[in-house]
Amino acid sequence: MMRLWGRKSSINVQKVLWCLADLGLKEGADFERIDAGLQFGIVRSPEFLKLNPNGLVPALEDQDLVLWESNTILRYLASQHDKNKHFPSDIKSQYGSEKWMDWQVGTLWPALRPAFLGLTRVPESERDYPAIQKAYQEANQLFSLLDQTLASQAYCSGKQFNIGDIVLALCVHRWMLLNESFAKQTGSRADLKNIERWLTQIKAETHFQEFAEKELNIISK
Ligand SMILES: N[C@@H](CCC(=O)N[C@@H](CS)C(=O)NCC(=O)O)C(=O)O
Repeated sequence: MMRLWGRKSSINVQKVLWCLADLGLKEGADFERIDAGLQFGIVRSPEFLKLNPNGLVPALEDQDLVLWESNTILRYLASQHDKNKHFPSDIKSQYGSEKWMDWQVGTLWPALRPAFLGLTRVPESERDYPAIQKAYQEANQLFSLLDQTLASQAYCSGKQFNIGDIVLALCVHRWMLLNESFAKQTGSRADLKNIERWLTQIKAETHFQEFAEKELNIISK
């Protein structure tokens, strides 16, 4: 049985849980999950650091293979555990999705992260509001690139839902939640109709609703 380490409130753990569910893999039967990170601790323990020396979640153990980096875990699950061919595996779809996954981790999240951390993890008295708004507005610009792609195709890599859509949708969801909870501090959210249509479709057709956060986990006071 696979073992997944990580708390459900982590966006990167949510990616993995959602992917496992879409692949038809069940907690208790196909994998076990151990709460780790933030209030659960564990991530700085010598045992966990042997699995992931970064001290971050998620980490996945599958027999003697240990993986960290959520997007890599998704790639692994799609290539090794997709018995029913849920995700497309032709080269065009595969690399179309890879491109967006690298963009999510290398471009999009670094832009949005200061707004997210600034509003949910930094105490109010210490917040850098101009930096928060700048980050949010930069994310608006970046999401407009995804919106342009979604104007001419249903999903990030073409006609079929793919693992790239998982990592993008959770970021889009967080971007929307941030604006709902902190409209004044983020400034306006770009009105991106193709992204909205795509997210509505994803909510209806996948396990998104079970794993995406219902509200922001705000741990700063
Ligand atoms: N690039 C890594 C980032 C992992 C990461 O930053 N994880 C956060 C949660 S989203 C974490 O472990 N934070 C420390 C904690 O929860 O204690 C990935 O995609 O897996």
